[in-house]
Amino acid sequence: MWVPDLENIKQVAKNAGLDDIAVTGVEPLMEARAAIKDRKRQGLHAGMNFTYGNPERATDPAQIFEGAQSILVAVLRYKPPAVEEPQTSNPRTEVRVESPKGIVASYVCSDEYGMLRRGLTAVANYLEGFGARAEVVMDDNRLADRSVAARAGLGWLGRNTMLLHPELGSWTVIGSVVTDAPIQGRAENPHDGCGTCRRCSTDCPTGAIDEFGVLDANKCLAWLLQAKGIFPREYRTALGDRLYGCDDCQVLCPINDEAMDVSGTILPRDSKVDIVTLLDSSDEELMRQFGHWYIPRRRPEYLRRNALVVLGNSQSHDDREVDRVLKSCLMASEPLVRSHAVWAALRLGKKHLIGPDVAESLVEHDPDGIVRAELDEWGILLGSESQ
Ligand code: B12
Ligand code: SF4
Ligand code: SF4
Repeated sequence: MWVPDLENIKQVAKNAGLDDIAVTGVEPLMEARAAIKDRKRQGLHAGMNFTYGNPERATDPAQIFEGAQSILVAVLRYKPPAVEEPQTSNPRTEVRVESPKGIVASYVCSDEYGMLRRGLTAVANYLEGFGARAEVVMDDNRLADRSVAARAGLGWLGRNTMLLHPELGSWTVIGSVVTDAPIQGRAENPHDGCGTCRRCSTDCPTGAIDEFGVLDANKCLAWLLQAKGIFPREYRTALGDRLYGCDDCQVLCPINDEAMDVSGTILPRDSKVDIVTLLDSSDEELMRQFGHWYIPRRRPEYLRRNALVVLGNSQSHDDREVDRVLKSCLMASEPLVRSHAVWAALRLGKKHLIGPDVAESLVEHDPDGIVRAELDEWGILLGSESQ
């Protein structure tokens, strides 16, 4: 078989907009397998599937197709958030956010994964043009992306668990082309550049990253915004104004301060969502606008749940529009929305929105008792109880 030259592949990748590409073999990723199993055994995966669903498969790239020999791993850089904007409400400092806007993590502000897929497809087409088999695999349960990227020499795995590229930092998405072409040219693995730094571990708003760089997804805001059920009460204040994703452990990472816009092609980000508009939107409108996000069970009530926590953390005490949407959410058919509307209203000091009669109707059709539980937390009595 014709053996492609890595330098030519790098040129194809560059022309296709990818920021860096390197090659590794298809041997199992044994350290990653041990790490995934260990996190799962300790319950740190918080019930997630992804690579946790089948750790053996996710760490055995040879299973992607029979005859696979090499993996070309690529990174694409995206634009980080504007750091001058305060975007967190940290329970340790009790800073509250200013306006009812929700912040969206940078990696979803433009079509990063679409651009990555297009770049990887160009590389795959190039290989196929010479008779090789090539399959694009990105953000897929079949491959632990960060580990395979680290093995290819694209960076080291930081304490925040991100792939830290020595020049690009961690504001990257990762994807691969698995091929049966025996491509040579393995890179040196960059050394662990975290050194004595501990910032991501000490400054994560919920303490989700431990001393040794192990992430507890039960505490990670990025996961809690995507998880089913109620948003855990103990992390609602810490959520601040984050509506989707969390960028804190990258924003505060000093490696990213030094990272440069090597490509010069990064796109502007539009990261703020108006919370009142979101809560006013129909199911169809919400799915049209945000349907590309990971939304539990594809149910728009989860977008409203998250928006209501953001609203509760805002300083919109005197805003009539806020009262209007809160009243409407208190009457929503979904108990999930009603219970978070109770939290938001009471956190904003709007107890008048939940008189005894309203409280009585709130708990109608509350099969799991989540609205009742929320009212109990605030010591709100139902009409019949206050007689
Ligand atoms: C599940 C998942 C999540 C979960 C859990 C994240 C986590 N840290 O485990 C949640 C929802 C919380 C999440 C959040 C985010 N994610 Co995510 N996520 C994934 C997914 C689907 C699987 C990750 C995984 O396998 N986790 C399992 C644990 C055990 O892995 P780990 O902690 O990273 O540990 C690995 C290494 O440390 C290594 N390892 C562990 N111990 C040791 C020891 C040694 C010696 C060695 C060498 C290796 C090693 O093995 C482990 C397994 O790969 C990948 C896509 C994919 N298919 O890989 C994207 C992915 C990791 N996410 C990504 C992104 C962008 C994010 C967010 C930044 C999004 C956001 N802004 O909200 C945050 C970052 C939060 C954080 N600090 O991780 C990118 C990361 C890009 C990068 N440059 O690193 C990925 C790769 C998606 C992609 N294809 O681009 N994510
Ligand atoms: S994404 Fe946010 S909550 Fe999750 S570990 Fe990083 S800083 Fe902590
Ligand atoms: S904040 Fe510090 S410890 Fe955490 S990943 Fe960045 S350099 Fe490493």
